[in-house]
Amino acid sequence: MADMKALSEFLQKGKAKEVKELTQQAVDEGMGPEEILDQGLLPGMNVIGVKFKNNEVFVPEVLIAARAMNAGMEILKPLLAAGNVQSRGTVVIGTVKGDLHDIGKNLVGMMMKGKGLNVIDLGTDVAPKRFVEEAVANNANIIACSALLTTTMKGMEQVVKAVKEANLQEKIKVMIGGAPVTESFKNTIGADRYTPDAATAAEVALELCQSA
Ligand code: B1M
Repeated sequence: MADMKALSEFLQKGKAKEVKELTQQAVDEGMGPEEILDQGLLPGMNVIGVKFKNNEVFVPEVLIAARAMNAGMEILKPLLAAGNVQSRGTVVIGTVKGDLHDIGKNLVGMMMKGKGLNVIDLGTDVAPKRFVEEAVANNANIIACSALLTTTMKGMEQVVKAVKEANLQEKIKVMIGGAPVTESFKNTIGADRYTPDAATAAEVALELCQSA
């Protein structure tokens, strides 16, 4: 019987090959994809999230763990799509217009995936209008904006405005973050949530989706 504790530990150590094999073994033995996700992959990514927040692991370890998570997800994805598994929520994420920094944004996206959320990554240099269009097209609960430059973080205000102009502020929450962004900036522009790091962003995103 595939050991879910071992699966979680392989993921934390970034052992993609072992994660893939053990996930496949669990599927072959008849375990449901949601069970494998809830008992093996998500707990593993959760541990990494907490350790990252506490500076016990750093960016490379998170990226390697996320790669292992993706290796397991490759096997589960078609099964999850085929079954009637409810998505925990959808997030449209991107780096704002004029900004090409994507390492932090990618980490946030990975952590959100690690919480079982459906993450649509628009990449970098994303215009406010595109954030809203993609959120509507994908029936998203959240628009998540990242910025690393003091000059581009102002673009987040345009995203908040675009959501309000489309009268979607009740349906779509705007989360912001990135090195120059602060809670006080969030209050100034009227965004819904600011979070300082990827693990907290993922926790808050799940919380917002569950309370929607
Ligand atoms: Co740039 N760069 N860069 N750069 N770069 C900074 C940001 C800078 C602080 C360096 C410096 O001067 N000390 C500075 C900004 C100064 C400022 O605005 N005050 C700067 C500059 C000036 C520039 C250029 C203008 C340089 C130039 O061309 N003259 C240029 C701009 C290009 C553009 O975007 N248009 C530029 C270019 C680049 C590279 C392309 C070379 C490269 C980016 C590569 C890439 O991303 N693919 C780069 C890099 C690597 C950096 C530094 C060195 C590292 C950034 C990084 O990835 N950090 C950075 C200096 C530094 O931070 N030490 C710097 C690691 C990452 C994990 O952290 O992104 O903060 P971070 O994400 C964190 C949190 O902020 C949070 O979670 C993550 C981890 O938990 N977070 C969120 C991020 N997004 C979030 C969203 C959320 C919640 C949390 O909710 C939605």
